[in-house]
Amino acid sequence: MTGTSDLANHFLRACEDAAIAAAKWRGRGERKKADGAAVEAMRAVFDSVPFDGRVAIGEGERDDAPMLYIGEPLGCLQGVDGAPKIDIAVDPLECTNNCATDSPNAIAVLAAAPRGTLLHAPDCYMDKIAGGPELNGVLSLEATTDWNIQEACSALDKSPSELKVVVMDRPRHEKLIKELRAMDVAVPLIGDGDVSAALNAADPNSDIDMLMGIGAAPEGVITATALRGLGGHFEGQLVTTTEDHSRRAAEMVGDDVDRVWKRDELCASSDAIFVASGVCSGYLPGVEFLAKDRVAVHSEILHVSTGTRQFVSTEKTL
Ligand code: VTB
Repeated sequence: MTGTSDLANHFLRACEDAAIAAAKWRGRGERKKADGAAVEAMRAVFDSVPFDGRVAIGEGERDDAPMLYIGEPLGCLQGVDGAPKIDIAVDPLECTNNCATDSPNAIAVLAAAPRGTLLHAPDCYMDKIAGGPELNGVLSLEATTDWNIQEACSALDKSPSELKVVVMDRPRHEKLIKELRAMDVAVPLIGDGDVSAALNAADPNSDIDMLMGIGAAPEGVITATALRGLGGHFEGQLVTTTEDHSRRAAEMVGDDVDRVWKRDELCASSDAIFVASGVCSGYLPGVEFLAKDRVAVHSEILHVSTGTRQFVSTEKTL
């Protein structure tokens, strides 16, 4: 039977094409146009993918999003007996702001897993805590900042002053940043891009130990998939700041609105993959426009079942 990983090359092309389309808009101050170009390019690839696919997390509700809307059927084997039934969580351009300003870490990204195994996260915020394999099972969103830092320090055999915790630079994080700095923890602030930041936190080769703070919920599911593959720690709890958020959250997760979701509840299958292609250089190198209409794009495929990471560079004609 075809597993999710067998379709990796198709998912790779979806991310590559989205990254190239978005990269044409780098630095032009047009985040919506960059996003639209990425969505269109990614959507086009899915028509020819041999699977019975469905969008679990996408660009929004069917009425608001013409492409990659939640529940949209994807692939050329819809309803075919024996076709792999796979759900997709996509963010064709994660970090739209950074693409608009040509700043680091804009990526085209997706997670894919067997039908029904990715949480249908509502389009609201999510409080997140992430770290590498040594911190898996050690951290807790239900505990205080102090407790988490102390636990992280003993697991990593570091003092708080040797710890680096990335936080998004937002007024909502004022208290968190104060608490961390009061403990003498280094807090690099990022403008956007908590998916890349969580990947850095889980990567033993980076000097980042953890990610904390509130970002978007749908991207939390994509991040959880990647961190499951890396053996890292990830937890998320929905945060609703508007009536609309609360309504959507209640519709999509019912009584679980206040639940702290563990990594393997957000991505409940090991037959999952995470794919990302760099738009602007950062966690992955960005798209390079070469001479004579050639283009190079750099990606990662992470197979959750084995923890295998493939770093793939593709050069092609536009
Ligand atoms: C973005 C984006 C992040 O969360 O900031 C967003 O850059 C939500 O936060 O990478 P704001 O509404 O405060 O901008 C992410 O998309 C992903 O979680």
